[in-house]
Amino acid sequence: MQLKEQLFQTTQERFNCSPDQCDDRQLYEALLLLTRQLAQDRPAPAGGRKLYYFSAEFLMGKLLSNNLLALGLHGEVKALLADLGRDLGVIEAMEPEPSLGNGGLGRLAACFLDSIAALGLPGDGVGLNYHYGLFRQQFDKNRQTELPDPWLETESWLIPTGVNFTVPFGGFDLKAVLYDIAIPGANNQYANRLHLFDVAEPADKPWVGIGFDKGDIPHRLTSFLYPDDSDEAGRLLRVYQQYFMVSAGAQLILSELTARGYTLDTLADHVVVQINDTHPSMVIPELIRLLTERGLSFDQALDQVRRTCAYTNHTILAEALEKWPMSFIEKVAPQLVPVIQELDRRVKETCPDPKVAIVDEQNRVHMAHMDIHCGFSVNGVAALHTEILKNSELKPFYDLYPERFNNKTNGVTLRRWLEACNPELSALIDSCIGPDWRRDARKLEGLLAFQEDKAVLDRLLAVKQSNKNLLCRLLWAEQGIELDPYSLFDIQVKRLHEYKRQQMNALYIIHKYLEIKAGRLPKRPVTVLFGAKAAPAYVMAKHIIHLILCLQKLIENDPQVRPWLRVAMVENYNVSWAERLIPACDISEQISLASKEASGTGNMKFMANGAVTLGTLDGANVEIAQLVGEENIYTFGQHSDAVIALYQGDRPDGRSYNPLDCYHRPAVEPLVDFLVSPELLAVGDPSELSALWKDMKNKDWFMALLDVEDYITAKERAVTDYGDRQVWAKKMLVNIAKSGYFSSDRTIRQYNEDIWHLK
Ligand code: 26V
Repeated sequence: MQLKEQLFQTTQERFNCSPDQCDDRQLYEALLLLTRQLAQDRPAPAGGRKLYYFSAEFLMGKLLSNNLLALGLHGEVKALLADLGRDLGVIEAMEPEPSLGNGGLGRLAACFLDSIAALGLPGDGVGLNYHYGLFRQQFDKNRQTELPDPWLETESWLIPTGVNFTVPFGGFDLKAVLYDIAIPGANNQYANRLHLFDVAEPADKPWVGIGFDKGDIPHRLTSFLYPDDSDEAGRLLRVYQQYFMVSAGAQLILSELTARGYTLDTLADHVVVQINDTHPSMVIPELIRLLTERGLSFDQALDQVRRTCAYTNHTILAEALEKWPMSFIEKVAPQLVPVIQELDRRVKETCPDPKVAIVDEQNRVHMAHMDIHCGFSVNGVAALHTEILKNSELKPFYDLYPERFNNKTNGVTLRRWLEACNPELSALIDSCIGPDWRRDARKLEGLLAFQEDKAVLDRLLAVKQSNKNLLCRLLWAEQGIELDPYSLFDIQVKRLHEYKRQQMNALYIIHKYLEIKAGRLPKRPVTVLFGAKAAPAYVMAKHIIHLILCLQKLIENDPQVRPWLRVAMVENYNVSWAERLIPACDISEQISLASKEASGTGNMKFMANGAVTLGTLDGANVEIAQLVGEENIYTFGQHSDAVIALYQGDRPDGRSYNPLDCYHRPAVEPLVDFLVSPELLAVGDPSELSALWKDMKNKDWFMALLDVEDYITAKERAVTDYGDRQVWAKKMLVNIAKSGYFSSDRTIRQYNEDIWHLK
């Protein structure tokens, strides 16, 4: 049947009317049903081994446009709607965005699912169906507040499967109900699945804020992603979530294995499990438990699991490396305790070094250690990150198992992050080098031939201007933020964390503000945009949001500064805002303290959309710098080896870095002290601002004061260079041309060749 007839049939059956009589909501729902069915009907890719990608987060973004593109129907639907006098963009706005992720780790999982399907590889995601996601961010009195973020409607992308498993918790069993989201592969006929497990009786409203009864596991287990862990009930709930996900997932794996006609002792030949950070690590003892329960010996089970499981590390921050007290496992899944103890005993037998123990002296289980001992692959997510893992963070493990360590530099799906979010740029690229880059991203290098082509460079600048105009219209319409589209757009969007150093960007803003106040006007107007959510219990991160919102307010009300410098923090930054902000960016802020950002993936998206990076030599920035060359990126700051050395020392905090030494530099002190100036205190909360001020002077754990002068110098250089439009456009072009390396198709090919061996 033709698409048009299918749409008519769907609206007729559903709403008893024709498409032209539908309102936007109804049309959205009809398109959802139609697209969902087409994706669901596709077969899974055939293959030898099958991948299960376990992740606590999948930050999918809206799916209608994405799925229409993958199904090859985007153009047709757009035209069909246009015939009816309707706009696909307006219909898409009806779709709620699932907030099933927090940041880069979850968005990476979503990009990976897209590429796995596009490459026709057999691989499914396994996660949880959180009903209220992370949280919806609202600004109130220059502070972040958190609200539940419900995304499930009567009709959603979820497909009920009728499949369920029993998860045995200490003292009670819970049914895990399986829902699927179909992931159609672009340019092929296949679809994989994202498997999301849910409790059978999820709690409905009401709630108070995002507070709720964390002890009510049977109803609340899937309410929120990363429930507040500032008390024991919250931390326990996270362990309940993790075990629920991996136990149901492991049972699914074994039932699919036997359904394919294989015996359990051939698990490793037919299955590979990728453990995305440590949240799913309990899949290791759970698989061993299930295999031994079903007749394998412990040795046989361990051998299979060790050849099935592979672990990706996404951070070296100590506080993010999970260690659960054995007492928690005892309460949540007591049947895992003897398995983990046996794994630990075997490790201690052969490697007595306490640094590599699974269970430490305080009886805590080190999840990453278990992953490394009991898996066949450990990978970092950018070249520098993997080197740091091998040479410092995980050195004792690298000494034990050098062959297990490998690097897989992250990537992003250019189908969403260029084709879909930036159609004007995509059309310009097509007109220069043809459409082949859409299948093979390295073909973007063909753009290098146009570096001296004034007409192309002018069109590139015009596309950027058009995207900036569009962003301004949206920010005005949806958040009441009014910006100058002809100013330079400098953008930092990512989770709020001290190591990412949004506070250092704030010090730049203060520097500019003071300059303008002193009558030294900048070369051109600059707009600094932020988007970030802070973890609800992360006090310092919330202080930094407060600082940025106060600066926004202060400058907003200052007619002397406003024409030259604007600050705006986008409320509730999410994938949809990213899709608007990234195409409109001139300078991409990637300013983490060197060694701390494992990779970054926003940096890659910005580059592909013609932004020029201002960054430290951290994570994948290092590889970006190598690819584009120094004239097409602005790097600054201390290098990772120097930073790592500063974390070793004999000062009371164990470091050799003293922030006061930097603070007392003449160019730095006035910037930091501005936090407690009368001007800022007039708009902000004195206790929050002074807490941040004290922390910056006395602790500055992520060394913003170390790099701030160098940062300001580098940024001023970029702002100056931006003035020569042709020279700048050439930098943009080189960045786009070199971004093909960061396609997640390349990353997934490498995972498949080195780790998964799916086909
Ligand atoms: C850890 C924890 C610890 C407890 C509280 C909640 C929570 C949530 C997430 C995590 C894992 C953080 C790891 C992470 O997100 N890493 C990011 O992974 C990206 C994809 O590889 C990478 O680009 C970023 O540089 C890295 O920060």
